[in-house]
Amino acid sequence: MRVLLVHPSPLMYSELYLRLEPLGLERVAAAVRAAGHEVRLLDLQIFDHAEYWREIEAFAPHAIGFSVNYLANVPEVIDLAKETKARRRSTFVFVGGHSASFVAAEFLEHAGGAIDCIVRGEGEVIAPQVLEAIGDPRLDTLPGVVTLTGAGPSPTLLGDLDHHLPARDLGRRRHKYFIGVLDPCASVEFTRGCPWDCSFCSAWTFYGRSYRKGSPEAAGEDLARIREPNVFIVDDVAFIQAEHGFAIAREIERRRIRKQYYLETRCDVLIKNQELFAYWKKLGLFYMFLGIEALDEAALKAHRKRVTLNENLRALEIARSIGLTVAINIIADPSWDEARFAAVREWALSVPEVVHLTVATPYPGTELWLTESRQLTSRDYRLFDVQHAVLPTKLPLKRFYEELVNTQAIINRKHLGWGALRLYGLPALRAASRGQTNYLRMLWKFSTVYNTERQYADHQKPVRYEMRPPRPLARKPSKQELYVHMPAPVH
Ligand code: B12
Ligand code: SF4
Repeated sequence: MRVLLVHPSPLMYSELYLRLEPLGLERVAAAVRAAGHEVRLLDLQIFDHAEYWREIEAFAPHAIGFSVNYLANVPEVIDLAKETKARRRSTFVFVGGHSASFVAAEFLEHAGGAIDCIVRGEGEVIAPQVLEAIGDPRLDTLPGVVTLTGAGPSPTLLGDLDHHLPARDLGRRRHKYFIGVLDPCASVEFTRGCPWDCSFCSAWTFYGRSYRKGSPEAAGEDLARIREPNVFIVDDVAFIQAEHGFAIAREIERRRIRKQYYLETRCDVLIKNQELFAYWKKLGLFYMFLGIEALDEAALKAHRKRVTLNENLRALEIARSIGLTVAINIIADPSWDEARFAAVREWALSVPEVVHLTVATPYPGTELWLTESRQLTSRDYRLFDVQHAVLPTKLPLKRFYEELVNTQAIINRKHLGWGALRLYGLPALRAASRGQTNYLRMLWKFSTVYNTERQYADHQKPVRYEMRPPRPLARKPSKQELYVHMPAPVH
């Protein structure tokens, strides 16, 4: 069977800071190919919709699978599915991914029959079974599969992460993938899931709070297949277990792999495993993202981050002493006023790190979705990208965006424009001499992507697909209410 797998267009964040390969889709592609199908992959973060239609004409796929990790991509995928069915009735259309898993029923309803099924949870095991079951009325009895007529049992976790290493050979124009000065950049996965339970996050609810590791040998094998000099480690929290991180490091040394790495981790993990991070610095770890989230204890507690402000500050010192470039994230609450933005600006300018601001957003799949007492001001999927305010702002909305964009612009001067060239001019020029200009081009792009008028105007767009409203609970939600993958029963 001919199968086309499609990743939708970039969100605001990826218009500027980075663009990364669709690793989940590449793993699904590997599994589908191993089952004997002919597979093509199209990434609309790089190609436009015209290319999608060209690909459909040229390849004439029997099945098209969309990846919807991001809620903001839901309307785009519904429209593409509708038009695809209108042009080619017999094509089977299915959708998987992180966000699709949390909003499966409403997604199918909006599509009005243009999407044959949603595949909840991990795709490697189930995608080939779905393709086998096309035309079989028992499709909706498969684990994780939801159709307009029924839903199968909860999805099954992939037993071994070493299976189905990403089919990177299917991607085209890979030189377009980058993060900051790591240009070009590939992605890799060492572990899956997160054992913590932050209230604003759905990484843990998706995997039923499980945490799995791939073997160091498979990590080495996958890295050895990567041509790019830079690698983004996509793990939710990298190097939770020091022994695993050291074992991968040894494998990398044994294979004499030399790359530069970017990863994301928690401050307490960095404090606990600082020797490991220092070791990885020698291996090429260059850039690290720490989710600090808040500058006061009350907000940290509300996010259930399970770290203190002091630990966060200590982690920053450790990262500096190791010599790592660090980006941190702070969650801006819609209740912030001018004084609060000013305080954050002042703090952000006083530290050498790159500081990002995202807007607090209750996502389906998070505990916050079921416990947030404030009413949503919009249920337009497109605004759920942590760059827009979907909860009532204390300041008038436009004023809120002025403060947000102004704060981002001021703190960004450190690492965009001329400020960046002072720091990374040499590697940037080296990359440019090899034809890699993604990083250089982003440096002066900030105001075309992030601007008050654009963000405010996004709220005025007609809404064709509205998210189902949450049904708030006055108690802590149960596992059944939160999880996509249910943890295996303990006997
Ligand atoms: C790496 C990552 C990124 C990367 C790259 C993502 C990419 N190009 O796909 C970058 C850094 C770009 C990124 C950015 C953002 N991210 Co992000 N990201 C992640 C992260 C940590 C891991 C994703 C990943 O690669 N996992 C590994 C692969 C193997 O798994 P996977 O992609 O989930 O795929 C599996 C299944 O989902 C499924 N599947 C996937 N596609 C398909 C398709 C079919 C047909 C089938 C059958 C199955 C299937 O099978 C796959 C294999 O098992 C997730 C958290 C998480 N644990 O999922 C957050 C996450 C997806 N991101 C999130 C957010 C909020 C963002 C940003 C909006 C944040 C921001 N700062 O502005 C931006 C927007 C980016 C954009 N699209 O433009 C949220 C999503 C929220 C939501 N509900 O929409 C998440 C869940 C994090 C969180 N803590 O809440 N992100
Ligand atoms: S924010 Fe990070 S630590 Fe918290 S649950 Fe999500 S992935 Fe885990």
